[in-house]
Amino acid sequence: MFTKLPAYATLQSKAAKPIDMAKTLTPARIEKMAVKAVGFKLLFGTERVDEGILASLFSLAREAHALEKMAAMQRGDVINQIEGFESENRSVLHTAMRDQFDHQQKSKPAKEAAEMAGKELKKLEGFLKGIEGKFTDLVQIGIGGSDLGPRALAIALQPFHRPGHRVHFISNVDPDDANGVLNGLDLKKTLVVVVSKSGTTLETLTNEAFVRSRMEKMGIDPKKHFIAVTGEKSPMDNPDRYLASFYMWDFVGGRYSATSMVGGVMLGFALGFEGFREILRGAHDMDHHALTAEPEKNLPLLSALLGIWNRNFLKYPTVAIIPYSQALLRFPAHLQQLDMESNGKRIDKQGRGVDFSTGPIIWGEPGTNGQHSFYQLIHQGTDIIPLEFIGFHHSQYGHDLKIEETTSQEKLLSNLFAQSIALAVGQASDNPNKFFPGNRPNRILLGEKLTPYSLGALLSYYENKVAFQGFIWGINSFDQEGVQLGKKLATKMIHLFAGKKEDFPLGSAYLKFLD
Ligand code: G6Q
Repeated sequence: MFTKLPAYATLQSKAAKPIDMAKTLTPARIEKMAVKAVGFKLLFGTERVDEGILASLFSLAREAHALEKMAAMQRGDVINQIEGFESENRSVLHTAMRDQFDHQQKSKPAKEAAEMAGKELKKLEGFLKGIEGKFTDLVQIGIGGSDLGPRALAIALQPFHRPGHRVHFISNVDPDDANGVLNGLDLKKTLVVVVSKSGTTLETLTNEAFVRSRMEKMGIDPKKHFIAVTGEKSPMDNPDRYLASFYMWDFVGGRYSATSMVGGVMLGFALGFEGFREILRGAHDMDHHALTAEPEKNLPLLSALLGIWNRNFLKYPTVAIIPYSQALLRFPAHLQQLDMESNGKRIDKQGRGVDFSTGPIIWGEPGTNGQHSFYQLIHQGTDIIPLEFIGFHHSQYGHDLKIEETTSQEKLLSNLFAQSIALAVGQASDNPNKFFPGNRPNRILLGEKLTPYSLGALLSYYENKVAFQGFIWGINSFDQEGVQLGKKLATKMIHLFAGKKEDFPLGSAYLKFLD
């Protein structure tokens, strides 16, 4: 178990006297504590670590066989199980979805998975050619993993969308969500991609029926507009009902599926096929880096270890992810699912209750907006919130204005760097109201520019960070009983509602639920 690893005890004793950053932060430290790979630089001089702590964290990774477990995942070993109990029991091969570039040396399962993904990609390329010029809008219907990642990526790449190829999303079963999106669309020129791996999700099937009925009422044949993305043999695997059907598989988890056809159809429509391939190429390069770089140089592993230091040794319960990039508006929401659904677990892979904290609470908003709201608590509140900043040297559109010697992009980055240092060193004052204690850990992931390639790499950086943390904690990051429960509960309650219309919205259905 994690707490029995030899490095755990060493780290625990080091955590009793953590370093004081006001005394240790120097330009030399910032330069030294930086690692570069796949177009990104991770700056972590503002974390509460020193050389000794870092060495122990790398020992922890080695003792927990973090890199060997990453290799087992990427080669398709069956890793998704709780030993000795009924559980999922399969490979975890989302990395194969983007492994279109060099899979000669891969294992048989990884190669087969990459080939299956390659076939769907070819099909998508042909499909996109065939519909060129016929549709102006695409609506993706899906929820959770079939919505959050794809939506975050689409929003992040808005400047790269092809003119005349708008994308929209419906996820909530709230009828206002569907109506809000549909109103104002020319449905005759709209494609609808229904995405559900299981083909059974209530919200998605309800919204599909909702949009189909809207089209039928307008005399439009939904079969000429609807596309399915689903698991082979799921209840939605019924090509007769759809203009086209694309597949995903059991070995790609929902929250890891943005680079499968779950995101592919919509992103291919918006960006063009090559744009989607660029996302895959970026993700693949970061997967390869996570698999092959030694711990000291491995960006996702290093970030995972710094997170473990903050969570398990300094005992901080949450992490704020703050992109200084408006394009990454919905990226924290995707990471919230990715991290909290993967690592929000209280048993290990052997089914034993853990005696340590696992995944932190993840939240976030873009900077600089956050500075004008919750940064008060971050600077002076009673809880310490570690931060993960994301920033880029260049803006996406490239149009900028110099006012008083700096561009807006430079002002954005100045804010990021100033916050990072201020949080670390604090501010001395005799006035308690103006005193900032500092020692608020944070790190910066800095890229050149947010493009399809760098976004793919960023997505994979976080996927692999989360996986590494799960490997080190010895938990299963790839199942989601807590989410499955919600699906069962909703079905039960809906049946009670169906029989008790007169009591809407609460009344006896709510009370009977406990029977
Ligand atoms: C992801 C989750 C969950 C899932 C949705 C949608 O890892 O399990 O968010 O993606 O519940 O499921 P379907 O794609 O099966 O509709």
